[in-house]
Amino acid sequence: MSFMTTSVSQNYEAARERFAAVGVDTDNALQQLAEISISMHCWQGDDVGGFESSKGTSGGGILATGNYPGKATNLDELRKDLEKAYSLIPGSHRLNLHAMYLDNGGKSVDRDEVDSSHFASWKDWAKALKIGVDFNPSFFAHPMADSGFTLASNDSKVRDYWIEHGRRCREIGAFFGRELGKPCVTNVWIPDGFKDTPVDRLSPRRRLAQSLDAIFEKEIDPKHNLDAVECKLFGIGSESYVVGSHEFYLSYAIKNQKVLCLDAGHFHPTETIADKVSSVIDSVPGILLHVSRGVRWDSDHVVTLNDELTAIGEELVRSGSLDRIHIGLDFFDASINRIAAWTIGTRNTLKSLLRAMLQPTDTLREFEAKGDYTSRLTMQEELKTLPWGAVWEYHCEKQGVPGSLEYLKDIRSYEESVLSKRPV
Ligand code: RNT
Ligand code: ZN
Repeated sequence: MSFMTTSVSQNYEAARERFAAVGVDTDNALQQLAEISISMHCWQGDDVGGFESSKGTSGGGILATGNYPGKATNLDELRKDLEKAYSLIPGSHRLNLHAMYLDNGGKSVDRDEVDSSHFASWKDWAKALKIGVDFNPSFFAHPMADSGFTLASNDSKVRDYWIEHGRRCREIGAFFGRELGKPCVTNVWIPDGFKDTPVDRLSPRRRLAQSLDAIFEKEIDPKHNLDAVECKLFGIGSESYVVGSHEFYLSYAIKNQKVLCLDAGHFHPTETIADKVSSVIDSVPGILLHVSRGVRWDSDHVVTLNDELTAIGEELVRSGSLDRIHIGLDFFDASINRIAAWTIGTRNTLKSLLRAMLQPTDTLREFEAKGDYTSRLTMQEELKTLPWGAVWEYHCEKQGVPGSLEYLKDIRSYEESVLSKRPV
């Protein structure tokens, strides 16, 4: 933007002084924030439907609820919607793509047949936008997953089918990484588990480990593709036992040096992934986050700027390992405007990082090291009311995106001119 609203810059100047008084350089913080690239998930745009020609149900315990009008019904619409969301979020962000969003040119292509040719149009699109892409094999919403088992199935035909899908998806990930010049994180999540109490908890886990080994057998340059694995505590239909539990994947990731994916909605409600970052970062090559919000038994609400997200932002910044932490989003809400869902969730994730970047971390650490917990608590609490909002508004304006409530106007006019014209 060529001009800056006077009040935004004045408020920023005032905020800059307030932060300088506690030893924080706001300009530095904003430079750091501008470097952050968040992987925005394609599946918020169409309620995890995908564009395979034979439409399955969501399956695998994944269910978007709501019927807000205007969801993307084809690749072109999804890309337009993503572009709209990107235009309302400060910074340059990535795309997190699922295999079921392939471009099959109208011909049915099964999951064990996908290859990079089905993602060439996504690559061209990402190249034009100068953004990176992350990738996900789709192990759900498919007849071969109807038993509730995929890679851990006791049927070798089922396992082999999904192993082939997983192998192909790593190649597609490497294709994106090579073509776009930024490594692609390819994340494996499977729904496998039992609704009711199993007798044999061990065999499915051994089978899963073997299937993963088979998928990861081929060496792929980490400059192009990074493998990640994602655990879950329970799902709809896998309430009693999930094969890919946290302990399973934590051990697997450490043993095989894979990126560990931590989804904020995949743990017991009193656990937070914020505390897990420092627990695992020194044992794995990297962490992938699925920033999400659990509500009771659901793990996929749009992220709000709550205490948990605040703690996640703090731990990411304090880890000093932002180069090895890949920040992705994972939520799907079909009851509100989907572009608003992306925009709100991504902006909130950025805000949590900004707030952490605006903390005098060294000072807080000194208090702690000296055992001065009184000063530590005082500062932690008083920081909450420093005018970080003015810094955020300034950042948005500098990056040429609307601040505060302004972006809703853009979304409403897009809704009127584009979304409302789509079939209900
Ligand atoms: C499911 C996992 C997984 C999915 C996406 C669509 O519980 O969180 O990450 O949400 O792959
Ligand atoms: Zn997830």
